Amino acid sequence: MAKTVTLHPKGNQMKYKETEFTVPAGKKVKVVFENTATSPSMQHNVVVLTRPPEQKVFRKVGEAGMSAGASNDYVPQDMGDLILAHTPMSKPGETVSVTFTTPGETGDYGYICTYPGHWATMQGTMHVR
Ligand SMILES: [Cu+2]
Repeated sequence: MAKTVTLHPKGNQMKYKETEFTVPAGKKVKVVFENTATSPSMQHNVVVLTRPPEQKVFRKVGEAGMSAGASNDYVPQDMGDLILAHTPMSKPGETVSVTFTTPGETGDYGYICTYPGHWATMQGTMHVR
């Protein structure tokens, strides 16, 4: 593993505490999400996208996540080209993670939480350097 990154929610807000992190290009990394929220409605995941952080892409994936429903962890099943990796959905108090290979191309890649209603504010940027 080239790097392990640990993310958290910002209290009980629909926001990440860490809105950016940096990883090396073309390496295996692990993203851990510790759901330290206490409000039962604050379920979260981390969905890393193959695109730069742009509102229109966040919206597309976020809305498709809502349509995908709870049985799919609110992760779109037909957007493989937009989704690089994602953690399972976490309830408050749970820790989830995902291991993946970072893009070979340096640049900025967006990530969001796809729990319904969260994508618009729960956003971040993965810097690949
Ligand atoms: Cu969330």
